[in-house]
Parts: sequence; structure tokens; C-alpha cells
Amino acid sequence: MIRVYKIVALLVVGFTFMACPADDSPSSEPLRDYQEVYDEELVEIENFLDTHYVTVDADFNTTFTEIPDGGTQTPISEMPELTHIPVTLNDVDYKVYYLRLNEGNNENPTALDSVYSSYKGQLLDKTVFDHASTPIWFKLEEVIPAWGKIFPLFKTGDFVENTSTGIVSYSGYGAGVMFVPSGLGYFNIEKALIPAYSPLIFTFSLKRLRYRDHDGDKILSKYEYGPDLAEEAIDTDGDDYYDYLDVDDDADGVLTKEEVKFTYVDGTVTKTGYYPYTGKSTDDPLTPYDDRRGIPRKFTGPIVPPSTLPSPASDDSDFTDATRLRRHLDKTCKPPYTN
Ligand SMILES: [Ca+2]
Ligand SMILES: [Ca+2]
Ligand SMILES: [Ca+2]
Ligand SMILES: [Ca+2]
Repeated sequence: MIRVYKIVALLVVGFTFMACPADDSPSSEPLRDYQEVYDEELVEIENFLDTHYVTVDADFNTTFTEIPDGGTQTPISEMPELTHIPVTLNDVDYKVYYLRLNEGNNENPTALDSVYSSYKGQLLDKTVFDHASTPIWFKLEEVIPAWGKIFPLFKTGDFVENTSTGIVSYSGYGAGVMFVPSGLGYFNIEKALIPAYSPLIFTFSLKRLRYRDHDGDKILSKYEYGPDLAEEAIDTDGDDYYDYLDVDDDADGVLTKEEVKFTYVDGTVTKTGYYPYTGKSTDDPLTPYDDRRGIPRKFTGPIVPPSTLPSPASDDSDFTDATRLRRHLDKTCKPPYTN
């Protein structure tokens, strides 16, 4: 079942990347060998990096220019901001070059999350095939594979909204340029201004992100997939539904969202909350619950109401030990819980 899901997701990748004119139905060229195409494109990409320089403005907009004969501009290939990562797909070991113009100050997305990005897409001949100067939301799973590999290497920044004009200004956000072989782009798919087998250049910024919870079980997918978004996701109960798509992760008949729930009294009203995956190191006195409590493991100690926990909490290890078996993943641990 999950394998099918993954295959469908990959097929969708080529068709959903960007809004296209209604009459732009993608067509395709015959499939070529991935390695053979990559070998050719790596030469083209590295040649571009050797023969062009880039100017970057204060908003990280880029202009690529070919170095004229006798020109003394620094080629992109010699810029300290240029680096690359290995990406393996379809049995090809790709080297994906990217420029780290600004890493960003706050949070990294994972390849499962949504990003709010402004971007410009170009071919190696510098034709601009798409440009969004105002940011747009994307689910990284639904765009070309390279985005899901490169965006997690950047972070969001800060933003302030002017309450009278509604204009949002951003600062300290991640920004870069990725040089994408077609095997991590559209490969043999032809789109409006993108011929089949085109390496792509994306200049991008990461303005905001939204961590996703695919199965709605109140645990973010980034915690359910696996430590490093490894190739194979975690399937705790072995039922072929990966944890990030499984609403009862330990198959104990109790929904995960019921297992990570707690109640607290706010004034005279009893309310429901959900433990964060990992608790904070200190309690925020403004919240009516104990922020130090992440999802508990099977509780074996004396019942201590959250409000009476000393600081540090005497049973802290039950909530903050990073390696604890959280109770939604422990088949032997079922409600009723003591909170
Ligand atoms: Ca989830
Ligand atoms: Ca499962
Ligand atoms: Ca789950
Ligand atoms: Ca369960």
C-alpha cells in the first residue's frame, strides 16, 4: 500500500510543480538512460559554473552573466558559497551544486513539509521559464525532487507585518541557487518553456515553512518519518503503513491522537491539550500546562499532577529523556493514563 503511495507521489512530481497556462499539457520525449543523461548534463552544468559569474542584490535576486574574454569576474565555480550534496535517485549518484547565499536564522523544513518561497527558474541559456517574486506555498513532496533535497539545508528567517498596510517584510531568511540535473527535475517531460532533458537553475528564498502532520495524529511528520528522513520511513507496528501515515502507530487499537492527549484545568474549565513530541527545557508560566512535558513513555512512577512538579521535575526523565519509548509507540501501554 505504502509502496503504491510512494510511486504515485513520484509520478505526480513531474506535473504539479508550478502553475502553468491551461493549454500547457505536458508532453514527453522517449525515456533515455538516467546515467547517460546525467553524464552529459554534469558537463553542461559545470561548464556553466566555470563560464558565468553571478550578481546578487540585497533581496538575493540573481543575474547570471557570461564572463567575457579577458574578464576578471569570479566564476561561480570559484565562489566560496558554492557547494554540493550527493543525491541518489534511479540508481544514479547525482552531485547537486548549490549556492548558499544566506543560510537563514530559524527553522529548517524537512522534505515532507511546506515552504513559502519566492523563486526564479532558468535554463542554462538563462531563459527564465518561471518567476514568482511574491512567495508561494509549496509542499516539498509535490515538487521536483531537487527541492526536497536542497530546501532542508536552509532556514526561515523573521517577518513582521505592518498592521496598517498589511505588507509583510522578511529578514534573515534562507536564500540560494540550485543547479538541478534533469533527473532531479522534469527529465523527459516537456513543459511550456522547458524542453525535455533540461538542467534547471532555481534562485530561491525560504520565507516561511509549515511543518506537516500527514495523518492528523497530532505528531508532526518530521518526527514520524525517521531521524534523517532516510530512504525507508519508520513503520513501528509493521503493518505497511509508515508511522507518518498511520493513525494508530503501535496497533494497540487506540488512536495515536488519543494517546498523546492530556487534560488540564484552566480556571474552572477542564481543557484538552496534546503533548509536544519533546518538551521544552523550561516551563512557560503563561501556559496552564507544564511545557517541560513531551509525550510521556509508559508511566510507572507515582502520579504527580503537572502543576505540582518541582523544578526540575522529579519525574522529568519520563517526559524529556530523548530515547524514551513514547507511549503511542508502546503497544503495552494503553489508556487510561494518569496524564
Ligand atoms: Ca502525524
Ligand atoms: Ca504502521
Ligand atoms: Ca502516525
Ligand atoms: Ca495506538
